[in-house]
Amino acid sequence: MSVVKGIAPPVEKYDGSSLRILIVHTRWNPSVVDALVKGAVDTMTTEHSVKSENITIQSVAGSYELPFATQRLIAASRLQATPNAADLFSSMSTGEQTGPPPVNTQTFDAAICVGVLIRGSTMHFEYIADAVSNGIMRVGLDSGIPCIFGVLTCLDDDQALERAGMGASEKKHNHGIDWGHCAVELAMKNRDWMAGKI
Ligand code: RBF
Repeated sequence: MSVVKGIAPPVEKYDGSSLRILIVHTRWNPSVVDALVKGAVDTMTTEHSVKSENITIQSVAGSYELPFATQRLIAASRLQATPNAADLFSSMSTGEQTGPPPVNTQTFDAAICVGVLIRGSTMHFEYIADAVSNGIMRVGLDSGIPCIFGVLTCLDDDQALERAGMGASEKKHNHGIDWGHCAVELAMKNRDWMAGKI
C-alpha cells in the first residue's frame, strides 16, 4: 500500500550558519519533549549548518504558556538587537565602525514552540490545544517571525512516544526533525521575502 501521509523530505539544504533560532519548550511530559527538541536541534545543526551557540532554548511550565513566552522572547531579542543610545554616541565620537552585530544579539529568525498535550478525562486538552495552536499562529503573524507549531496533541502516551521516535512500531518518527527543517526553510525564505525577493 502506498503512503500518502506526511511531509516530503526537504529538497534543499540551506546554509543556516547566520540564523538565530529560538526554541521554547514545556516541562510537561519531559522525556517526549526532550526527544523532540533534540530532533529539531540535531537537524538544524547537522543538515543546515545552524550553529548550536545561535540556538536559544528556553522552557515554560506547560503548553498554554508557549505563545506568551515566545512573543516576549521575540520582543526581548529585538531589544537586544537595538543598539542603545549610549553605544551610538560612543561610536560616533570615536568614529569607530561597529560592523554587524554578533549573531547572538540579532533578532530571532524563527521560533519553534515544543510541547506535548495528552488527552485526559476532562476538557483541558481541547481548551489548551485550541488556545495554543491559535496563540502560536498569532505570534507568528503579529511578529513577522516564523513560529513553528511543535505541539503534539495526542490521545494517549503511545501516540506521543511514536511521534517523538520513541515508540515500539516501525512507523515511529521524531517530528522534531520536521520542525527543524521547517524552521530553517521558513527563516531563510522569510529573509528573502523581507528584502522583496520572491
Ligand atoms: N500542559 C502540557 O503541556 N501538556 C499537558 O498534557 C497538560 N495537561 C494538563 C492537564 C490539566 C488538568 C491542567 C490543569 C493543565 C495541564 N497542562 C498541560 C498545563 C497547562 O498547559 C498550563 O501550564 C497550566 O494550565 C497553567 O497555565
